[in-house]
Amino acid sequence: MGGMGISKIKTNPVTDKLRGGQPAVGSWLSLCSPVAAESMAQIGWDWLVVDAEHSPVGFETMVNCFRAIQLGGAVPMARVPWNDTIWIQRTLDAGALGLVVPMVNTAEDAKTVVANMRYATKGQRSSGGSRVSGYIDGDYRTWADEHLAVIVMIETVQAVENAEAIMSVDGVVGCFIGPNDLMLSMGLTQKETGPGTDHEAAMMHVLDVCKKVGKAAGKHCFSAAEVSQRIAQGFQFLALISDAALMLKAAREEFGAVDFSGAAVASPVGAKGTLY
Ligand code: 3PY
Ligand code: MG
Repeated sequence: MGGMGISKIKTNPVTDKLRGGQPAVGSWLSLCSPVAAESMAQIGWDWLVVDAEHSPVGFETMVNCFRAIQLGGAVPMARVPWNDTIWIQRTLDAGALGLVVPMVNTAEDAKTVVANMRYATKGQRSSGGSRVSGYIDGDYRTWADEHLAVIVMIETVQAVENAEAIMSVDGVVGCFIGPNDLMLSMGLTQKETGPGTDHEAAMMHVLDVCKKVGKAAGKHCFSAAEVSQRIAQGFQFLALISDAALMLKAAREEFGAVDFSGAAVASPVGAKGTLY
């Protein structure tokens, strides 16, 4: 027998950190690329979320992303497109060890999320076919009910108003604020967000509620400086940008830094690379 392989999974490091009051920082995978997932997973993120809400990823690609993430040492997670029994079932069976579920607006919605992620008699997840069960130390079904990271998205005015009831639902591990959908739901533009705005106040209200009920607050962040600031405020489940946006940022910076002044004939594309 060879010595390669993945050691058995005892608990879920993300769920453990969130329940233990610690930050867990990850990123978003929108490129639908297992190779990108494999590279990303090796840099030390706590978790990586394959985004099935706003990317065209299919289940077979998602499975390969989960494999790559697990191999790299991060916790494989996904964002499903909706709080839907079938999507949740298939994504968990594909190997996600935690889910981010969008548009959870009421305590009833949150109870449905938990029920979708748990087996009977605690929930309505159907048994069979999970490809990760062989990696789990012990019985997968018992493990899943206890350790899956259950993250509900708070991203509407209604959800902010119901935050305490949502976050008090047993089985919810944490929340994740979608700042963009929240902005739209509040009828605001990007310029009307940031320090001192109603948008920021709504997010801080969610944070206060999470602290009160002892659950983890989270947020999508768009810079390392913001992740650091949010950790200091007490947020725990923090996403830093995405694979697609990080690639574009690096590409823009590097291509934008090319000095074309030494060229004999000026480039028709232009030095800033705005065309491609
Ligand atoms: C939002 O900002 O609405 C999001 O869903 C971010 O992930
Ligand atoms: Mg959103």
